[in-house]
Amino acid sequence: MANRVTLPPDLVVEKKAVRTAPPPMYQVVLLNDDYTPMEFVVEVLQKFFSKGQEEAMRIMLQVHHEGKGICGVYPHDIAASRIAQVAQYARARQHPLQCVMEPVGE
Ligand code: TYC
Repeated sequence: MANRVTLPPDLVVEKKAVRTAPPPMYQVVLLNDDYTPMEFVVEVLQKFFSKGQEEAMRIMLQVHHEGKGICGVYPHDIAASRIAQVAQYARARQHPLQCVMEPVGE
């Protein structure tokens, strides 16, 4: 057969262990402001960060009382795209809501 070779029975093939380092991670941090309605913040946490109603409410209240709170932890490009999506969604509805990214472990 044209696409077959016969290998010696004692042939040893060594596979080099390839380890890729995990990507650096970034937390998306939601910031408080005096104008964005609480219900809108809860909606954003559910829509863009896949939080359930209770978790979204908990994070929103934490941000409201403490000034900031973590929405999620992602590789750089995913964090950046969530931040851009939130900014666009909020600005289109005239809300000043902001989130930023911070490297994890600093
Ligand atoms: N502080 C806002 C208010 O009293 C609510 C709010 C919560 C705004 C969280 C932004 O990230 C935020 N309406």
